[in-house]
Amino acid sequence: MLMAVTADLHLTPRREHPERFIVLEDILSQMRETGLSELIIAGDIFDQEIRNVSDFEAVCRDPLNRSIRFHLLPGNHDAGLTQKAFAAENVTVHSAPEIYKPDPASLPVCFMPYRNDQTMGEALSPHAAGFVPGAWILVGHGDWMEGMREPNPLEPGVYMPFTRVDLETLKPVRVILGHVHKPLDLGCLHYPGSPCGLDVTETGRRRFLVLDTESGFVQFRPVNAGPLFFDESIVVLPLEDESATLGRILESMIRGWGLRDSEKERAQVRLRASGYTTDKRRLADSIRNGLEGFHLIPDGEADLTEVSVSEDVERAQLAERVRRQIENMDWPVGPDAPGREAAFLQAVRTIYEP
Ligand SMILES: [Mn+2]
Repeated sequence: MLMAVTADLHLTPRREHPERFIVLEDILSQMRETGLSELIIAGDIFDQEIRNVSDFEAVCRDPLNRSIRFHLLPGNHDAGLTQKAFAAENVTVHSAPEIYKPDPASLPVCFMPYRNDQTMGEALSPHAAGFVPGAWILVGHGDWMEGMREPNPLEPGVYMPFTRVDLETLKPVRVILGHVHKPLDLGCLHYPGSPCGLDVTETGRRRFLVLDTESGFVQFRPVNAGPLFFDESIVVLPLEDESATLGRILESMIRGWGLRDSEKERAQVRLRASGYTTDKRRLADSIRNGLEGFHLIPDGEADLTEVSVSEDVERAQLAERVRRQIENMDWPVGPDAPGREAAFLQAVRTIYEP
């Protein structure tokens, strides 16, 4: 059986965030096109505990989606979610741990709802004897506790952690977790990520997963609707060929996004410039030209508050030499090491200080 998996939709009333519903409907439409009939939402279906889920339920009851079964797991944002909130017959809320076998050939899938008073290991231990190593699948909502110093910057603290020890003791063949909104794949563990970026910090292309419950394999499918956020900063310098240099920087930035033509109109770009320019008006125009066809947020313009005016070409040339040098250096990597951009910006400040 192939099951679609997503998480962290953070639905609100539809009028507040229609794009999140449009993304859900895109996933459902892709499911119908490819003959998938079960959707798991691994927590944070709703942005907060709500008593009225009718906008979501309307999607489930849509005649188009009647043949799709929705499996909802509570997450930390909707931990109180229960079956009682839903009249629709194709919605199942897994508010207690449950082993699900969609068909006889399938591996057991353990649905583990979020609890704020337990680690994933504690919640799994009563069921551990029933798990055959390498032959069961875990779906839950929480933090993976290895290799991530700060699992979710928007929500400091630790949420129902699943650890390396849990993984090595219980040996699920596949783990799919909600909670972290950035799509992540770490060996057999996957965060599908939020299918609709909630704000500009949730950047890039979004996706959902398709889980083969017989083998535990997963495929990734792109979400084809909703905003694609990009959060960029650039350093500008008052070089003689300022506009041309800026044009090249913007071009390579756009290339880095790897967007198909059809995705371009979904892009929402926040661009913050810092540094020095000879003419701020011209800089704003050059940015608009370089990003033609893209929607700049928040106000249709780049943020130029960190740009000062200077016509000092000598300093600009010096800064340009430093930029090239930094680009060619072996750069230390590590969580605390500043990036090349940050180092360059610091150098620019030093060069331009009166
Ligand atoms: Mn979430």
